[in-house]
Amino acid sequence: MIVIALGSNMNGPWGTPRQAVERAFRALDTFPLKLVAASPLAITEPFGRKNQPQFVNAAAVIETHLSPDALMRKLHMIEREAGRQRRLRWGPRTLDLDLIDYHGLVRRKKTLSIRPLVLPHPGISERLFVLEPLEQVAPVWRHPLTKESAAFTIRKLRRLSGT
Ligand code: PH2
Ligand code: MG
Ligand code: MG
Repeated sequence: MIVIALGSNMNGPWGTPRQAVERAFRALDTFPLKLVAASPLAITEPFGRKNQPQFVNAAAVIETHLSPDALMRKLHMIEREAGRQRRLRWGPRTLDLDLIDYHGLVRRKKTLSIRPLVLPHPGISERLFVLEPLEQVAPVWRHPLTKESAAFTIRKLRRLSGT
């Protein structure tokens, strides 16, 4: 299964965050990508850098024959079309498309690459804004390394944070 996390918290050429995420779903259903399932949109509090607008987050399951690197390049092209500029790490963005899981592939950081594609995405297990849409779109999904389902990790995070 190939899983993409979507996020936006800034207006841009594709409109509001909600409109940008809806349009990103259509871009993820344009050859050579095929949209298999799309989660509902969720409004989430900013994680990491707190003083920025709330996010609209979602998750998608797609199919494609593209390799992980070619798929990442395609996702970056879609981000650029949606007006994405890379300024602050964790700062506001018009569209963020993160490759969460590519058929369970495990790829570690290569020391010399500048923006290495690490798989599965290293932040998944700490981020409710990824896990909650993921649980809705793919309840059978399991983390390739920990083998935990999204629902299980969500319960663990909620216990930790006391909510
Ligand atoms: N993305 C970030 C940093 N913080 N917070 C929320 N709620 N949703 C995001 O998509 C998000 C974030 C960096 O990509
Ligand atoms: Mg991200
Ligand atoms: Mg990203």
